[in-house]
Amino acid sequence: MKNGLAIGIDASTQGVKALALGPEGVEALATVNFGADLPQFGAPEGFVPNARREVREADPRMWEEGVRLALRRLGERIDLSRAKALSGAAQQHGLVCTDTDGQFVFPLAPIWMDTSTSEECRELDARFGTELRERTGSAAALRFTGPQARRRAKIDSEGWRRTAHVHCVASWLNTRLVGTEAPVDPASASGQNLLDLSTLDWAEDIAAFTAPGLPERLPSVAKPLSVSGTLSKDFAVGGLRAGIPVVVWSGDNPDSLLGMGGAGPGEAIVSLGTSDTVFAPMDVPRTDPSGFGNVFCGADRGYLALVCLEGALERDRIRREAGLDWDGFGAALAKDAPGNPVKDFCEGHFADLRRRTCWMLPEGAKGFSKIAATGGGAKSDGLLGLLARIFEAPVERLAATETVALGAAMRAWTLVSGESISSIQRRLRRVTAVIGA
Ligand code: XUL
Repeated sequence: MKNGLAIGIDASTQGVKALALGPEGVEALATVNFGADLPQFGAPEGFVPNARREVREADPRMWEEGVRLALRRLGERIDLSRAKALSGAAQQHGLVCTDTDGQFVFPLAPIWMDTSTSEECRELDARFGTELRERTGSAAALRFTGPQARRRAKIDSEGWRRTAHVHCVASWLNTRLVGTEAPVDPASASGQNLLDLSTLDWAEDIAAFTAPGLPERLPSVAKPLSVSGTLSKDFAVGGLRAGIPVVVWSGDNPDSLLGMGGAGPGEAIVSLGTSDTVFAPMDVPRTDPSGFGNVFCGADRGYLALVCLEGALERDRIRREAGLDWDGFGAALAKDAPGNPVKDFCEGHFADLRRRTCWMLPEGAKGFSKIAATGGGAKSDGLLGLLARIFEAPVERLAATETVALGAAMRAWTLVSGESISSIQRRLRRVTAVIGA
């Protein structure tokens, strides 16, 4: 497809990005920030402020409007009539409930930052114990769709009775884009405490216990990279043609792994962003015995192990308090003076991250053979040097940005050109530095 484009959408917590991928690589990008661009939804950070810290909810119409606006803006930068396919990745988890007419049952949807489900998680743990983690990839998780559905069914049983469809954010946006009930991909389904990783279908008994009638309300589980429908007139904006195929949506973390160029067995990707996330691909799911980490299905194939720590925010605070920019921060990391708070904190944090990711390693391996780093923190040589030392592995700095939207566009591109994901990754992956052993 010489002149075709594949469109990838990243519908994340704080905004939406739309990216156009052509035969030679990324051709255009447009962004929307919910706070700045859609203030009418009152969610400057992606959720409606709530005095109860555990409640983090957003209006799903804000996500739709964000997608439409990002596509319109992309259409101002590039001729979108060239687009031959589209896909997207959303913030993982979340709960959107609609009735038989497709109307929202609850005006606001809990997102992955919502932690109001501790009671529901305790109940799921009490009923299924370690079986829940072994079958679904994760111990009962506060932010997952299953526990969120259990809570809604409990606190508003009348609303739950009217609920006909239960979606996570990804399958909801996919539904809106194709204008009919869309399936969910295995990656998004595995962020719900409801999917059986061995069959790649819903675990009926777990779903039935989670909320009355939940199995009948869930979407079907599609194969990764399959077509979920065609673009509805409602989203044919910015020059996009209605009727182009929409490849089934996925989740932001699985698509980010794709967009970063993937990783081989025994290798890991570390994203040093708002939070520090370690991802590692897995051929066969092996779950975290401590119950802390998650195993998701991959956006194209296989599985993905994930551990996320909040330490990066703390790291930034320590950096700012010490009055350092990233260069000064790197120099402080290199200094061997005793009682250096910057170094002490970062060492302890990375050691914690290494300890918490041991379960991801292939049988017999003592550590990761290589690490690829991205995110704001990856700009610091000092931080990557420390990461290499604590993990005892060389660290590659990747050039890729917007890896979530790129991952989604890559999946759509497989349909446009017939090219495989691994071939696209080989063409687009760029390493700008290798640090450490
Ligand atoms: C992963 C998770 C977050 C969201 C962010 O399990 O909850 O990383 O996907 O968008």
